[in-house]
Amino acid sequence: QRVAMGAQAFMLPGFAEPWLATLLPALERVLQRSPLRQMTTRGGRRMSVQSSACGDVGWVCSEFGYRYSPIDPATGQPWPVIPECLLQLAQRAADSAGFQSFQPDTCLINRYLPGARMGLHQDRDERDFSAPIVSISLGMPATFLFGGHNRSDRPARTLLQHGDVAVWGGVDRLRFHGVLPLADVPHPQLGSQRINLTLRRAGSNK
Ligand code: MD3
Ligand code: FE
Repeated sequence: QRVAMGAQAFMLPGFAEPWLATLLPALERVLQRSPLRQMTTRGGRRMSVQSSACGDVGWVCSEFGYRYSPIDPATGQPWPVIPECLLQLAQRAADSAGFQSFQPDTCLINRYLPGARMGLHQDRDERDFSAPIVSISLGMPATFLFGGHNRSDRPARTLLQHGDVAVWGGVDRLRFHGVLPLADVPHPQLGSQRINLTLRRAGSNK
């Protein structure tokens, strides 16, 4: 099943289900090596989500701005590698949405606790906008806001649930999007949290 949200933006409900039994333990191992932390925006405010990453580079944000770094500033070590099952899931999802041979080099891990949100923004810190972005939702459901190319375009709303995968690229790559504050409806397996994984091609120098 494939739900179109735009010409090149798709929701694949439950697409991650066959991978979850391997994905969840693999994710725990990644987070043991590079733990979740709250980052600070350019404006000096703490983000309400907790983040980490894996891959050749990871997205880091500080009062000095946003960038992709090969080193996790919290540990001084390279980020953990992207688990094989996660890479495979992302590539299969990209294929199903019409984006062949997706080669992600980073995965951003965001954890939302009740009340956490993500304001409307564009994803534009990557060098290469030709690659799609694949997002995997785990745990509690969240209301996703899907806007247009201008911040003022009224966003559509969709519920993202445990196991759902979204893929967007091409003409929809730079659309504004965000997540409403998370309600506390504990998930049977993951409890009072939502984890979102976004796989991207940042285009590192490595
Ligand atoms: C964008 N994360 O990390 S991903 C981000 O659910 C981020 O945690 C959100 O935005 C989250 O930068 C959203 C889900 C998503 C789904 C479909 C989209 C983002 C999309 C379609 C077009 C643009
Ligand atoms: Fe985003």
